[in-house]
This record gives sequence, C-alpha cells and structure tokens, in this order.
Amino acid sequence: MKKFKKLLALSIGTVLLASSLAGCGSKPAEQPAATDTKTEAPADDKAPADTASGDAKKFVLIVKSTGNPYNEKEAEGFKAAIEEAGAGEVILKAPAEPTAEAQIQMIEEAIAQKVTVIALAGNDPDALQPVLTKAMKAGIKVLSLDSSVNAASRMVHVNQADPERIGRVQVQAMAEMIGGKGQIAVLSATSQAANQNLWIEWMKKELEDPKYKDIELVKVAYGDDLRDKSTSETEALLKAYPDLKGIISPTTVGMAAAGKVLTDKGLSGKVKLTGLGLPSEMAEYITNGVCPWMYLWNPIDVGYLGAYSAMALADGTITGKEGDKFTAGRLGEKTVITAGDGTEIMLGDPFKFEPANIEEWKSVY
Ligand code: RAM
Repeated sequence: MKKFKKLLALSIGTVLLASSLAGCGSKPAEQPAATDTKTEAPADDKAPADTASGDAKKFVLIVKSTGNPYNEKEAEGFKAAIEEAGAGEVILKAPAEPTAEAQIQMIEEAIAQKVTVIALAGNDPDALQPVLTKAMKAGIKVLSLDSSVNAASRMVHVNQADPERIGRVQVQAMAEMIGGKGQIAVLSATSQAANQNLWIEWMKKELEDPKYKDIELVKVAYGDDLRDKSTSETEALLKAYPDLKGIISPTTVGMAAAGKVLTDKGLSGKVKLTGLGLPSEMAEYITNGVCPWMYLWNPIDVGYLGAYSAMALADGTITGKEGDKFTAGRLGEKTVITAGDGTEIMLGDPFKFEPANIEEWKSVY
C-alpha cells in the first residue's frame, strides 16, 4: 500500500509536470541533446551568482549519446530546472557514440571553458576518472546521473531508482509472463554502462531463487544503445535460440528495437518482451501484446533532479556527503544517502506501464 502511494505520488508529479510543460506551450524537444546547445538563463534582477572569474555560472550536461529520446528528455528536465531557478548558462552536450573516449573530449572542453558544474551520464565507470579528477582539481563540481561513474570520479550520483528493485522486478515480470519456464535473454546497452550492468547483476541474483529453476538465462547481448545494433542483436538472439521465450531489455533503445523485431516477425505471444521502455516508443508494442508490461521512471525528472543537485553543489548547499540536504524545486527536499559506491540522491521508484495506463503516458515521455 505504501509502495502504491509512492507510485501514485510519482505519477501525479509527472502529470503535473506534463501539464505545466503543456501550459508553457513547450513541446518535447526534437533533438535537445544533439552535440552542443547553449541557453542563457533569463535575465532578471536576481542575476546568476558569479564565479571567481566574474562570469555567470555554467552548467554542463553530457548525456550518453545522441539519437536517444530518453537522453533528450533528461536534457529537457536539466535545462528547465536551471532556467526556472535563473542559475546561469546551460550547455547540453551529447557524443555521437556512447563511448568514454567521446565524453573525455567533451569534459576536456568543459574544463577549458572553466564551467562551474559538469553533470554526466557516464559511458564507463572507471575510464573517465583521470579527466573528471582533473576537473574537480580545477574547482569544477562533478556529479553523475542516470549511469554512475566511480566514487573517486564524482561528488555525488543522481540515481533514478533503487538498482536492486529495478533488476529484480524485471525478472519477476518475465517469470510471470512465461509461466516460470524457458530460455530468456537480456538485450542491454553497452557492456561498460554502469547502470545496466548493476541492474543485470541484480537480475542474476533474483534468478538464483529456486523458484526460477526452470528459467535459463542463455545470453546477455549488447545493442550499445544504437537502434541498428539493437535490432541485429535481437535477430541474432532469435536465430541462435529458436526456443527463446523472452527478452528482458533494461534500456529504452533495446526495448524499442526488440518490440519492432518481434512485431515484424509476428512473434507476439511467442517471445515475451519486458524491461525499461519509454512509453512514447513502446505504446504500440504494449497495445499489440508484444510487451505485456514494462517499467521506467520519468527521465525528465532525472535531468531536473540532476540540475538541482548541480546547483546545490555550485552554491555550496551540499558537498555530496551523506546527510546533506537541499530542495530540488517541485521534487521537494532531497537528502544525500550512501550508495553501493560513494553517495547518491534518489529520485523514486520504477513505475509500471501496461495496457490500462499506456495511452495516458505515451505523450508525456
Ligand atoms: C537508455 C539508456 C539510459 C537508461 C535507459 C533505461 O535510454 O541506456 O541510460 O537509463 O535506457
């Protein structure tokens, strides 16, 4: 019951956000995260606080890659929060490929620009450590969101939901969909993505329960959050495992690709699909039965909370240590807590999307 109330609160929050966006006449941005977008905060008499050099504060967001609507929604929330607070300039960056190398280059540019905060969804937990440490030594505040970098590379992480719950709930769903029996596969993002890897670890822990003894996880495939690769990896799974009963995809890109492949091949009912999908991309496959139900959180809120965390680091309200508190705009008071690795700020719970509610959500994100 408590959980239900939390979920309800989450959904009400999202609906309120949706209507406030609608009220402002804003439309989901087509490509807000593409490469390098800058926006100045609206000028008012409460000017953005100055940095030591006398310039306005600069808030950089580096997402995993371009061409992923999830990342675009995250960027939309980040930008909206900095702008509503009038805190400074927003710089949105997205590499063409979801690699650490591409992000390193963008972080070097941000250091040269003397930005105030770098917020990023890491494409690798460890490979960014030298450059992020360099940024922090130069006085730049660093936080990760969505996909964490290791504790030494950040001041705090903004986590969308409890990784254990995200991992376990997807296995529980799949087991129910296939009647507790048969071969299943995971279609993930990149092999270095900290968020997906942690969720998959929890999926494997859940599968250790003897109640899943008749379920076999045959493969974890990587679509690299690229639509084409996710499509070919889905096709390869179907070919290699003709008895496959289900695919769990803990990435919105993988979900959309697998939904299309299973639909095109007429495999609805034969191979079940669940995971973490964007309602806007998955409505069709939830309605046609390919994906009976799935989970996600609000990616706009991930970006929004990331931005409020960035502002709190920038003005010294928090340093990223356990127990630090701040107010994250419409999300209310947030507290820094201990994570498996370092500290984090938690958004909420994963939300279940199914035929009964998908129509209502598909235009939100
Ligand atoms: C993809 C990305 C993102 C993840 C979602 C669920 O869009 O990999 O990092 O959080 O899926």
